[in-house]
Amino acid sequence: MSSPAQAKTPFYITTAISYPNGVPHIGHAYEVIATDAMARFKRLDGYDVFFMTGTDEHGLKMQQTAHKLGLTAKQLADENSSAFQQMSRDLGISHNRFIRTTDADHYAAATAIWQRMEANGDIYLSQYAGWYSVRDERYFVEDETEVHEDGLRYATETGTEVTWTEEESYFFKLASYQDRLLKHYADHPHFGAPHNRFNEVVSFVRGGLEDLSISRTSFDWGVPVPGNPDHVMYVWVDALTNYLTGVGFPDTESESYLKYWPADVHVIGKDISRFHAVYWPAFLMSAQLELPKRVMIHGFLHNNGVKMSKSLGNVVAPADWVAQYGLDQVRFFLLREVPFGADGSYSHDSVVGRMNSDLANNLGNLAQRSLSMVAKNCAAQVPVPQAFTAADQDILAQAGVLLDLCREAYEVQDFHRALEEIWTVLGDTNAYFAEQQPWVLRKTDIERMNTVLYVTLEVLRIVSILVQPVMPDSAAKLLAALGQATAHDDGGGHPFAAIGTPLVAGTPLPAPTPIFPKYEDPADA
Ligand code: ME8
Repeated sequence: MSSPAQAKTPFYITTAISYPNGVPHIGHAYEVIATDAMARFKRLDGYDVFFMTGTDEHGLKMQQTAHKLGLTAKQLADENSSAFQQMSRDLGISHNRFIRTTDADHYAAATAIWQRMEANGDIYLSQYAGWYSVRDERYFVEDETEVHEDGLRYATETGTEVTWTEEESYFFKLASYQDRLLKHYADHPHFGAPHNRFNEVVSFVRGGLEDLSISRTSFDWGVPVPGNPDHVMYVWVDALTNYLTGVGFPDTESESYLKYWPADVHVIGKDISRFHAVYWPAFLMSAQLELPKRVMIHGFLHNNGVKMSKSLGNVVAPADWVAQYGLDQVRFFLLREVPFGADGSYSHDSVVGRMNSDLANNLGNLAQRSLSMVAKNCAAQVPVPQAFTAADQDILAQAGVLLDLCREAYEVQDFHRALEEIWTVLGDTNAYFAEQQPWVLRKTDIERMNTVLYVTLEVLRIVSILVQPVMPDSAAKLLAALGQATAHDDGGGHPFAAIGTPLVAGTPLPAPTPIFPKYEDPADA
C-alpha cells in the first residue's frame, strides 16, 4: 500500500492501564486482546501503529494492599506488573510499549500536565470532605452512597465501601468545563462509543459537574504535587496522563508526540468511562492539548453469567485458559462471542462450542479437506483453474469484499461483526464445496475438480489474511499451508495489500497438517 517514500498514516491505540494490586484476570485479557487485534489490523492495513498498555501503580489501594501483604507499594507493583507483562507475552500481545506509572518519564509527564492546568488557572487549594472508595479510587457525594445492613456505607453505583475523608486538597475546576465538554461531544459524535454507554456519560455531564479533588495528603504513594510535596496527585490524574507519557510528552515537539498525539482510540471498560470521557478531555482542554479521537467502552465479562470475584473463586487466570484451549482459540472466542461494547458471559461449553464448530469444522476442516485433495491429486501444487462458473464467481466475489467489510467493522471496533462476516463466507464456501463434490469430480472431470479446489484455496487464502489480527499464529500456519509464507511487512504478517494478488497455479504446497484440533474433554478422551 505504502512505498518507503510515502509516510504511513500514524495510528495510536491504548488499553487502560491495570491496577497491579492483584494478578490479571480474563477481563484484563479481553481488553488487551481486543486492542491487540485492532493494532494488528491497522499494521497489516499499512498504518504506522503505536500500541501501548501497562500498569497503574500509585494510589491508596496499592498502598493498603501492599501494607496487608507486608510489602512496600513498589514491591507489590513490581511483582504484579511482572504478572501483567507475563500475561501480555502469554497472549501474544504486540504492544510497542508497556508503560508503568512508576517509570521516570511518567513522573515528568504528570508533573508537566499539572503545571499546565495550574498555569491555565484551573487548580486551587481548598478543603475536601466526602466519601472515598479505596477500591474505586474515587470520591462520592453522600447521595451516591447508602448504608447497608452491616452498618457500613457503600457507593450505590459500584457497591464498594466508602470512608469519610476530610483533608486539604487541590481541586480542578471541572464544573467550568461542562459546556465545553458538551460542545465537544456534539461536534464529535464518534468521540465515545457505543452509543448507549456514551449517552450515560453525556447525561452525567448534562446533570452538572462539581470541581474535582485532585490531590491527597493522607498517604504518599503517588506523584508529588509540583511545589507542594505534602500532597500527592490523585491517582487518576497521574494514571490518565500515561497516554501522553508514552508518546514523549512533555516534549510536545518530539517526533513521537507530533506523530502519534492525539490518540486514535483509548480502549477501556464500562466502569471507567467517566474518567476517560469527562475528566480526561477536561484535563486536556485545560492543559491546551488535543483530545483523543475516540474512547471505546467495552462491556464486562462474567463467568457463566456471574460476576467474577475472588470470594466466589470463579476468577479465570488468562494463562490457564490458554493452556486449556490454546491461545488463538481464546483470542477468537473472546472477540467472536460477545459484541464489543456489550456485556458478555463465558463458560467452558461456550468456548468449546466455538472451538469445535467455528474453528475445527468451518475453517479447519475445510482447509484440511481441500488441501489433502490437492496434496493427493494435484501434485501438491496450487491447481490450474479453468474458466470460473457463476458459483465460483459468486463465492470469490463474496471473499473479495471481505476486506472492506472488515475495515468498516474494525473502524468502530466491531470485531464480532468482522468475524461474523468472515464466517458467513466460510459457511457458504463449505456449502459450495459440498455441492461441487470435488471428490466425485476427481473421477469424472479433473479440470473442474482443479477449479473447485483452486477457488476453495483462494477463499481460504483471503480468510487467512483477514484472521491474522485475531489468530496470528494459526493464520500464519494456514498461509504457510497455502504456500504463502514469504510475504511479511514490518509488523510481521501478510499485509492486506496482498489480498488482491490471487494464488499462482503451480505454487508448491507443503504436506497439510490439521491446524484447529477439536476440543475433547480429558474425561472423554
Ligand atoms: O480501572 N470484564 O484498572 P483495573 C471486562 N487502573 N473488563 C474488565 C473486567 C471484566 N470483568 N474487569 C476489569 C483500572 N476490566 C484503572 C485504569 S486507565 C488510565 C486506569 C477492565 O485493573 C476495566 O474496565 O481495575 C479496565 O478497562 C481494565 O480492565 C483495567 O481495570
